[in-house]
Amino acid sequence: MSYSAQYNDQGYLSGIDIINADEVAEHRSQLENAEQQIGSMHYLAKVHTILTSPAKLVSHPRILDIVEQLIGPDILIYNASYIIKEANAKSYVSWHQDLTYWGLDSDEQISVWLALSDASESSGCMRMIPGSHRLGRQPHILGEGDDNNVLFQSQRVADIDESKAVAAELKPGQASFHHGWLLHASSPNASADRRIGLNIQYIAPHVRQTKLPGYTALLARGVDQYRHYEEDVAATSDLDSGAMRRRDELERLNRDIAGRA
Ligand SMILES: O=C(O)CCC(=O)C(=O)O
Repeated sequence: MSYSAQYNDQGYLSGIDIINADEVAEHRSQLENAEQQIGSMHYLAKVHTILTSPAKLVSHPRILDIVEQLIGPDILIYNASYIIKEANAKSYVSWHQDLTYWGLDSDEQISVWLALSDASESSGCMRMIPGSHRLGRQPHILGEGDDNNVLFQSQRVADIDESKAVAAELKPGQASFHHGWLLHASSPNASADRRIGLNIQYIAPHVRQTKLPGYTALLARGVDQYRHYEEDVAATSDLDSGAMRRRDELERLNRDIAGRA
């Protein structure tokens, strides 16, 4: 079955080889060096604007070739962030759909999750409900005061039939690709290593940000004839002070967009 047929049917692809073990080690060490300088990089928005490692990965031809098959030849990078669960940490992600609070006016959006360490059931890999993207937007309940939930609003969809869930286990260097309406979640990391993913969100250029027109994105491939977004600048050096200030502003905007219903 082609990638697009599988994606349209299941709402996701998993276990796709992207980078090799040496590249994983290099990208992980660049992330961890940066963390030694500025602290945790978990869930920071637009990391590709301050670090050269994710700047390279967001434009990786193997990733873009697949994204192209799913949303067409014109591709914008909307966001990139590391999602890190520390070894033996309680953090988890409740059942949700990505697009629910993002303010995008179309579902021509894809989340790629590239593993920089082992993402297994024991380390808290994502679990997906195959085919659930076809249900469209589902009601979410906003949570309160749950510091262990990675999501900004601890939002969750109730009454999931977990017997239908499939674990999207990834070896380091592999990626999954999921649709914005796919129901997914992840459990705490019970392993002795950090679980590190680089989550990259791509959109087709016609997709508008309705909560904040003029938000930013970066052309990865093809042309952007719509120009709905100001242009992000991909990092050409690590932790440049101007780029860091700009990212701080974008972080506030991102939390304003994704952190409210
Ligand atoms: O990293 C995780 O465990 C969850 C990631 C997620 O929800 C996403 O990529 O949309």
